[in-house]
Amino acid sequence: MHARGSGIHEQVLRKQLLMPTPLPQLVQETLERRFLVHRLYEASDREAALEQARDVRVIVTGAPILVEGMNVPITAQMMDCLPKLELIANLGVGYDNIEADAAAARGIIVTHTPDVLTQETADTAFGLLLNAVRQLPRAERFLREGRWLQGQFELSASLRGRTMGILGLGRIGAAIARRAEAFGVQVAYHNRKPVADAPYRYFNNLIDMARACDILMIAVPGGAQTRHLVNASVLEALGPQGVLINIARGSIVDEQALIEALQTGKILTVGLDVFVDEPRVPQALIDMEHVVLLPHVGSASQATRDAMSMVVVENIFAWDMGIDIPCPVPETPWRRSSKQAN
Ligand code: 8YV
Repeated sequence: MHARGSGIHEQVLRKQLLMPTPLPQLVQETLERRFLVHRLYEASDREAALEQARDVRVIVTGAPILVEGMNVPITAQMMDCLPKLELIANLGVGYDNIEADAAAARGIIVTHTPDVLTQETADTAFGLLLNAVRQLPRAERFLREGRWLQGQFELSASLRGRTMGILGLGRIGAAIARRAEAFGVQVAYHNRKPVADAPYRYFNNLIDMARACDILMIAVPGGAQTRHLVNASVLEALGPQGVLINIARGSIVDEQALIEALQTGKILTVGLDVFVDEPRVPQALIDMEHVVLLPHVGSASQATRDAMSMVVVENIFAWDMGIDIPCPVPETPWRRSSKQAN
């Protein structure tokens, strides 16, 4: 494995850090100035590379990673290979790529990058919604293919008079709700518990909410607890004018049930930024002209990715300096490492 500056003195003097997947240049360059960086993705033999990285105290990773074959889950087993591990810093607000409960049990702090991507991701969600309802990508293809010369593009569905049910009124869900209000779209939501002071109708049951709405907006975290929450029954309840938008994680939707619901007209259309097996997208979805599909670009503007990169670095530097870590995840709410020995 390639550990830059990996001479014996470097190994003794510099704290070591493991990078299982490629991350933005800004993260790489900033961390390299301070740490000895082990790049797991450059290793041909991962087992041997992990053995060589036994002294790492930090893992820096991203969720989910956008290049095929580069999705490396941070498991309890990996943590057990790294006895000095104190911190797992994630690029991204979602951290379903990390076994956070296992980290908590081992006293390892997990951090993420909330807030800085909220507005960007909410913008993407709304872009997907408008594109799916008004069929704008198809209209654009129609123009580019010269078909306008033969006649008008067909009339689309409308956002007017619709009600949006938000699954997960967290930071991003609330930012989407505010956009919906500005667009004159009614908002309801489903969480495990009502959100204090939220001015929207609360449903404690997802199917009931789907029945009462014709847009279902998914903004809940991924992971075992939310896997396949949106199943055939929820889609059926959403109904034939129903529009599903997912900017969260592919795992939340039963993708096969979704394909079937689209093929049989049980719902109208979808806008998806995330998929079960990224970057592989089911051919059945690609073959459908009226669905809108994006390659997980929710937060992917230069400015937002730079801001996320800086939060990753701040989390790691705070740990290194022994000052309060800004963004630990709820499972590991500690601001300082109890293991730190420097
Ligand atoms: C990124 C994301 O695609 O923040 C998240 O949870 O899914 C996205 O912002 C991802 O984190 C890149 O690693």
